Amino acid sequence: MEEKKTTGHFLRMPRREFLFTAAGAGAAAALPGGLPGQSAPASPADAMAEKAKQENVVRLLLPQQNGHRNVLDLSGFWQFQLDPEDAGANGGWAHGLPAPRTIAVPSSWNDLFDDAADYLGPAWYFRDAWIPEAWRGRRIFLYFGSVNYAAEVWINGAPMGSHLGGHLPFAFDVTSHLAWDRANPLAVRVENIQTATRVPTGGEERGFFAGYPATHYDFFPYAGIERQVQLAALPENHIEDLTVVTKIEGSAGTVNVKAQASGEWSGAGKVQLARGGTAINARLDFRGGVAEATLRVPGAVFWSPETPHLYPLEVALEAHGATLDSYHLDIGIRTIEVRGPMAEDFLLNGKPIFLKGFSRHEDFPVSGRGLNLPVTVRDAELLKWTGANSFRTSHYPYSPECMELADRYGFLVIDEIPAVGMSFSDGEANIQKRLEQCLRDIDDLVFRDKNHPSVIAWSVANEPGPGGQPGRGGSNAGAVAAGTAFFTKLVGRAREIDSRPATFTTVEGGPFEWTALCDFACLNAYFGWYSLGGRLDEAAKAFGEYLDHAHEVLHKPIVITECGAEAIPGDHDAPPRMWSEEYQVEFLRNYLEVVGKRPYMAGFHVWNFHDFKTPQSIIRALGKNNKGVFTRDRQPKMAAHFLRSRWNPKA
Ligand code: GCB
Repeated sequence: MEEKKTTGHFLRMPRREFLFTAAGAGAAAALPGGLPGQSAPASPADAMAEKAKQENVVRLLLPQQNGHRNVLDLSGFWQFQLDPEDAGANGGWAHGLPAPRTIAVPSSWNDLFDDAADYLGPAWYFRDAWIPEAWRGRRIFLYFGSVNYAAEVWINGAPMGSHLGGHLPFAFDVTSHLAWDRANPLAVRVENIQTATRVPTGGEERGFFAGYPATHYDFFPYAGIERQVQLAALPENHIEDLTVVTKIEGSAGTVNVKAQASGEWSGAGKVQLARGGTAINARLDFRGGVAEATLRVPGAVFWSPETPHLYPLEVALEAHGATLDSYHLDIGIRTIEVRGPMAEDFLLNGKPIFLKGFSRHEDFPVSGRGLNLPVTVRDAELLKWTGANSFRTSHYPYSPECMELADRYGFLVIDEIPAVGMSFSDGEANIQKRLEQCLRDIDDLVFRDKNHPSVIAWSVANEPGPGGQPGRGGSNAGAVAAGTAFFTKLVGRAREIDSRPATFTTVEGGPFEWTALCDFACLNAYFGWYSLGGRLDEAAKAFGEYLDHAHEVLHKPIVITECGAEAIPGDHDAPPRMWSEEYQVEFLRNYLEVVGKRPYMAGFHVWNFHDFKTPQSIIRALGKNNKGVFTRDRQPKMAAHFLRSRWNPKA
């Protein structure tokens, strides 16, 4: 096998991109329907999805209950009705559903009802909400943790607004739309139609690997209200945003707090950090809604996987000696840095770190992608059990509760927006729409997660590819250039709004021009599975060469963010053959050895933590991706025990 480095691409191996993207998103435009660059004709579902928009959305700090703020959780049984004819909006469903059944909120709808198993079209949720009398005079927001994908919301039959994109929160200011003396009907129309202009992209597949439902990504497109719905009552003058940045000065930590208050409020405030039995305080002087203070914490315990120490921090607005509003954060004092340029160190608190762990999914039978708190805790426990210190929120932001546990357990998190399966050969208009959504997503993700010490980096995409068909009239070079412009903007945005390193994951054969835009390289590698299957020795050699080549070209810290082989639980084989538990172990053993010999490596994430549901297709046995080292119901395969013996040998 000879290596070609002509354009900075790694061309030696088949481009795995074709599995999910070129044969999907790009090919939807590139195959019989037309030449790359032309859009495929819109289906009625596409046309419906095209009409969905984002309106009236406000960003809200995660609702919290304290002496000044109130939360009413609307989780529970809601009424629910599928609307395949899209008759609800004109049919008055905002006032009540004609033939409702009962659904649990939060959850995905697909695993609950047989007739909704693969259904992604419009569906309606409905319930009544009473507003407590004591909330009069407050500003009241209706908060959604995640609705996948498009949501339109009505209260008392009046439209509140709409939101695009799953896995991230949004809210509406509903104060002036509420009734106090009766129940308030609350209706939500949701659909998760897969189109080329959404993020993640999906839609009609014409490639060999087409799955059902048609996605351009390899996980089930669960739909519905997947995290809590809450009413939050805030004081008229309230804290709208907080940004905490910590530094280390010798044995002391500094904690810089920037606070933003509503309505350009001017007045006094306070920030207080609890340390043992004592408190460290600073005054906040709000001018035009903004205030800033820095606290110094002598002899600080720095946050790390070994010592995930959290300091309680309280920020308050005050007037005439009384507290108007307050907000609580548990913060960690730590620094994150990629030494560079042209360096290979990823530093936590000034010392090189090595990420050990997994890329994962939020996925469990029946609840689907719906928030499942017991599973969230169990997953954190199992991560610890393996000895992992890190994970990536592939391929979308995880629940705030998962992030809270990451802070407490000491996991180093690469936090990712839902930009999986993107390609760049379906025309400028589509690319621009995806960019708009990605920019909104990264803004929302940073707003939500910036104060988590566990978050060490932002990932703005998973395995983007040029797409299209080189040599079939498609301009692959044009697609690479379009991707370069796209990621220059998107990575740039992440850097502009936060100081953490920004990155995205690169598929084997993906353009290193794009990877070069990242602060550190995240490479996904499947030598021994999608290529060189059954030939583990050759695969290990190819993997090593791939890493060395990437290192030579990029000169950045490299994290393997995916690698793995499928293992059907209970399938055993000696000598190890593909799909057996033994093969999965040997695959990982080889990869660990290859990585262990390369000092420039900064991390190793196995794909995947657990098996997860996928669209039905000929490349996914049992309706799942079986590359988990745990089964879908979280029982260990041999590979989980193997990793534990490496990462947690004293256990
Ligand atoms: C990948 C994708 C991931 C797939 C995985 C696989 O590179 O990022 O979503 O599930 O490969 O198993 O093919």
